[in-house]
Amino acid sequence: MPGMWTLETVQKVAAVDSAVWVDVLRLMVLARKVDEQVIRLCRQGQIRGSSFTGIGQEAISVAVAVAGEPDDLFAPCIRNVALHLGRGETPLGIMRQVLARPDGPTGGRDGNIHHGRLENGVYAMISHLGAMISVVAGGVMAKRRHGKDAVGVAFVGDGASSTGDFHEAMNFAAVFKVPVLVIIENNHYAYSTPNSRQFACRHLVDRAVGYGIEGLSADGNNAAEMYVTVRGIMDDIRTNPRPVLLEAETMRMRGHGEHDDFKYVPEELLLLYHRRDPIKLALRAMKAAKLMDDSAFSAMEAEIEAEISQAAKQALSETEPSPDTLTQGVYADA
Ligand SMILES: Cc1ncc(C[n+]2csc(CCOP(=O)(O)OP(=O)(O)O)c2C)c(N)n1
Ligand SMILES: [Mg+2]
Repeated sequence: MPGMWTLETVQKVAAVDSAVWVDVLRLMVLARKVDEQVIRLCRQGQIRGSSFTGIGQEAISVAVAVAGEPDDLFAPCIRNVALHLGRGETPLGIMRQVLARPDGPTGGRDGNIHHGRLENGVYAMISHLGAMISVVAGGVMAKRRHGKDAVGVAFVGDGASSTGDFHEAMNFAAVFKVPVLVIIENNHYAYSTPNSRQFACRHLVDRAVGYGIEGLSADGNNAAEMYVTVRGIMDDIRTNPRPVLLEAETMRMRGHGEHDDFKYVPEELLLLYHRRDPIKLALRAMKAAKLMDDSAFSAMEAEIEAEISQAAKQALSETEPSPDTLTQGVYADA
């Protein structure tokens, strides 16, 4: 049945420390609730411009965040707040970012997704879709030259996979055997463009053969399958360096941004993925495996909600950056 964990996945899950699954679930809930808080702030008119969330796609980022090692490098894209949070960003950092506060990751220069923390191995994305794959590939090459066994993970959407930058970076990484995992989060839409108007191959992962690399597919709403797949690939390319393409099938459960009513998405598709919500699926399976119960889950939710509402309150109480700082961070000081 779609969305259910298969016996094979369950067996793999049983072989992983149960604390990992609690981390995975906690991080998905944290990311979901951070996104929901961002939406509330946007609706309240506290955020300039639009807001972009990853609701429904959390399992993909969480699998990577939990599987990564300290030296690894990550290139998040639009829907990866869970990756940021899983690699060390705090809910307060995200609130400061979306509210453009001076102590946020971009010092108030940006109010949405173009942020990262190099100290956590997370690059700040730039808007140009597909452009971050070559950045993370270059970063991994540099780290390896300095003796680290780093691997990289770049996230792109189905739409981003149509860009020239995507193809150039995939080809480069393949030729130079750069250990990067490129994950296409196929959420069926690139803004309002459906998959049927985006590509003519059957599956995006079919392109791997053209680059001479391996390609795998996974259910992007199944956190266990995602974790087991991502962990396996990352461990393997760490010792046997090469790029791998992974297509994670999922669904964007909101509009492109909060300004978009996504009326172009058929309701049945949203209903189907509502039933396949990654948090619901993971919770159900973890309860069946006696790794979680209702009271422990409610306590987890309450603790997360308290942290997020405190973070929002704190960020709202801070002032916006002073105009005097406008030119700081643009050029290196002479
Ligand atoms: C090269 C490039 N072309 C167009 C855009 C404008 N743009 C920003 S997001 C987006 C849609 C992205 O769709 P997809 O890659 O599927 O990611 P999703 O939003 O579905 O996560 C577009 C067209 C851009 N940022 N960069
Ligand atoms: Mg998309």
